[in-house]
Amino acid sequence: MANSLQSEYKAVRLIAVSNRTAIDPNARAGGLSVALWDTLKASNGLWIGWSGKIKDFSSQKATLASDDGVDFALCDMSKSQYEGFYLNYANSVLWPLLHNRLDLVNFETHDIGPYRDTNVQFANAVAAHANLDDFVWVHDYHFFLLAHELRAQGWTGQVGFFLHIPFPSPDVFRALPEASELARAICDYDIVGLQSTKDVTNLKQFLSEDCGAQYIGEEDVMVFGRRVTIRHCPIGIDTLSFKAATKSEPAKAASRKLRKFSGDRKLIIGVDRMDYSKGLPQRFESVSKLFDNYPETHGATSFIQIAPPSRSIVDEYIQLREELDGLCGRINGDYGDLDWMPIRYLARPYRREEIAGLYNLADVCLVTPLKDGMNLVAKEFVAAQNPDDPGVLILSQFAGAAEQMTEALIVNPYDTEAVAKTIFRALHMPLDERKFRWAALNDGVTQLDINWWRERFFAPYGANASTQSSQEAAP
Ligand code: ADQ
Repeated sequence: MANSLQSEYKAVRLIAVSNRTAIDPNARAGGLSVALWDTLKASNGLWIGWSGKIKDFSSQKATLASDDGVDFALCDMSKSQYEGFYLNYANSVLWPLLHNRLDLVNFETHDIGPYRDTNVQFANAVAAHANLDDFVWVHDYHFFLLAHELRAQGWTGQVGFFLHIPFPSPDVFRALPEASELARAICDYDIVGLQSTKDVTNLKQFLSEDCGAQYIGEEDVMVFGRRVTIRHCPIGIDTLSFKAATKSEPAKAASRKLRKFSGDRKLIIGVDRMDYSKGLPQRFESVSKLFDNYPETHGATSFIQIAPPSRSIVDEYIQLREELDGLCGRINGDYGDLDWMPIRYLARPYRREEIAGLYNLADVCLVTPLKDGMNLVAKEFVAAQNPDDPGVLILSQFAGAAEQMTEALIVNPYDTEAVAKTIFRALHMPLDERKFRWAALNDGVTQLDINWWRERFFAPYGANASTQSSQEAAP
């Protein structure tokens, strides 16, 4: 039985669930917030998430609010819940594990208890505010268990899940003591969207090897007696509005300010949340090697890195901040001159329009994560370019975006010598080649935008699990 949601989803109310919502200005730098705001606004949706408040004890009752056409139901957390769910299990266990960083997983002190409890709390908020004919759309690794908890309460409505970060190979996922519990819970969603074909392959492989899933057609699996659609849904940006942002007053003002600093020098830009998955120390080393290996860049090229701190009380993030401070100081000390600062590093957020203006001015953009679900910066940079004189995108082979953006200069971010060489090549790329590469990238970013992503997630999928008979069960 085909699901009818795809033809009606604009008429169906969407209930989004994510840890942070964009009602909190501090959460607006995240790609998830940027992507969801427009989607919800278009469908008169309700956004359920954490209020950002830490209380003495967590109340089960969500607070209602509304902002710019979007309604919110916001849950508070207790201090122990914030530590156990957010800092520990979500960000010190799942985040590194799913980014292939087993060396950073907090195995010793890990405890899934607060994660389970928080998934129950958010499932209760969904049950309190959603109707069975709404579509509940759960986002990201904080809520693998949410559909399972809803089903446990007898919820028969449709629940979808989109994972914004990578799903690792089965070997890596199995390293998590609760891998089976999480995988079982994932199967209580009706549809699971993933960023890259590699993520899809990894999840399907895990479900077939460890959960006995059987495949029906290209996207659907029968597992634990349910039919689940596992779909490749690479996220896009709101390309038209981003292009418009490039022409806004704040964009022009930001770009004028930066031009004052850079003069007529070539400009390389990086824009990232300060996170170890983004490969920032390796990127700084690559820029250092650029100055080391190509003395003609001295005084002629500057690198600006914008990196607002995130999760700044987790140890790995404190160390990263210190490492970047040190690297930046060293490079400026080694190569800088009275009238030239090789690296400008700004650890603070900027408005979306300002970022658009900075991309527009830059000649080269460095997007070099060690692992990334997608990476929206790569797409924003392309959208912000001037067609007559476009800049060059350098993109890590480990970003989900590399599967789509093959006309970028693709690099291995660990190979800092090769990245330095690629930056030099990008700085000297002839206009014809720049235009050719950019036109192809721009086509992709324009066609496969945020609306395309949403349509793709909601395109027809397998039978509504809640109406299935148990005879369809897989072994
Ligand atoms: P992130 O890793 O947070 O999210 P990413 O794709 O890198 O997201 O995008 C970051 C967003 O924040 C961009 O829109 C960028 O413009 C904005 N931003 C970054 N620095 C900023 C600053 N200083 N000031 C203002 N804005 C800033 C996760 C996954 C990604 C995935 C997204 C979306 O980790 O792989 O692409 O979700 O699915």
